[in-house]
Amino acid sequence: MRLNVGLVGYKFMGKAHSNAYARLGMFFDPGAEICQRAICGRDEKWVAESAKKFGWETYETSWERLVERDDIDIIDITAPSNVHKEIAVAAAKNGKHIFCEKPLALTTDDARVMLEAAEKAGVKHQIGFNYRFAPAVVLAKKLIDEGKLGTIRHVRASYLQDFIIDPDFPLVWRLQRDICGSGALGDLGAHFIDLARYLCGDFKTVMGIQKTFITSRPLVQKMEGLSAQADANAPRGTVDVDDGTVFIAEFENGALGVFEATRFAQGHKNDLSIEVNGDKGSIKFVFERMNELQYFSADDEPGTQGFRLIQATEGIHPYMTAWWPAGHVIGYEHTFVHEIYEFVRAIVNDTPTVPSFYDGVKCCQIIEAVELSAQRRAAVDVNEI
Ligand code: SOE
Repeated sequence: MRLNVGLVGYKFMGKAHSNAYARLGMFFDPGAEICQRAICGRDEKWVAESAKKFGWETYETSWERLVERDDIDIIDITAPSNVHKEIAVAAAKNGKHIFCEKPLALTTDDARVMLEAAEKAGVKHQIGFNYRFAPAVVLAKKLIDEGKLGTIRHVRASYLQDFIIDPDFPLVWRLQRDICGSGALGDLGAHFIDLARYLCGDFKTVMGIQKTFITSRPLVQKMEGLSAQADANAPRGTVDVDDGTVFIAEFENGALGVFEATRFAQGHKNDLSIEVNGDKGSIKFVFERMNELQYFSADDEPGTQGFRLIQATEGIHPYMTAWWPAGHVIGYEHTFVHEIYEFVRAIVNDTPTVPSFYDGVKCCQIIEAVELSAQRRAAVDVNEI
């Protein structure tokens, strides 16, 4: 079987996904030959250059043309959230399988439209919650599913970055609500909300506080990855998303959660961490040390109990037979290879995709509930959204 991919977007995520498609067949056997058929972006010079550099056979400057091409089986969307819905719905109508970056859409309603369109068309759909695919996180999930943590009581997670602390850092699209939907909460919090759902189940109620520390910023001149430049005298525009969000939550299973997302934590570059405490044990994962999982078992012998540090790099751990010998650590980009591997396998074997657009909808629902609770200054039931 051969699957032809059409990728929308050639920036940060576009590069991460291109790398994943390029590496997939070299390290894994997903049961299909993957062809990087076309990459799409508005700027012809950039998209042509990216096609050459990232290994795509052809390019398009219009996603409308891309989704109609007969030689494309998969549409992968890495453009900002404001265009996800339109592209995904059109892709579904054209019978393409869809992979889409997070957060799924600007609103939960839009995310639901995307889910419905994909289900109606009978195509596979997956969302890019890549941190689920760190081997140490899959191991944490396995330990929890096996009951090693017992009854889950607490979840605490944070995602801390520092790249917009300078008040003159430009007004990039990640700070404009009509393009990104939500700030630190949607961009960073989306990841730990998904990890918490993956590890501990559904959220019941949430209560949050949100803050925009810098309310106006110079208009952007140039942007590359997460860095951007602005002219010192450039006109300023309004920041209409949260710079930081904190919230507490109760899960359907009765566990309690504490969460924090910010881009104002000096010194923290990509500091995602999650800890789960049960009555029989605990796990702790810190992304910047992504090959390790900390695990405490109350079943260990008294006297030598303590958090053990598991190196999740041996072949016994998920995905690791495909890479290198034990101790030869893997990194950020590998999580994308793993998620694309699972997506392709689901297409080949006609099995459900995980995480799907359904998980994308659930995440949007929690984001919106936190925002509503911050406005109301009261707890909100997630099912109200
Ligand atoms: C920027 O904050 C960003 O690139 C997010 O958009 C990604 O989802 C996250 O994984 C890393 O940080």
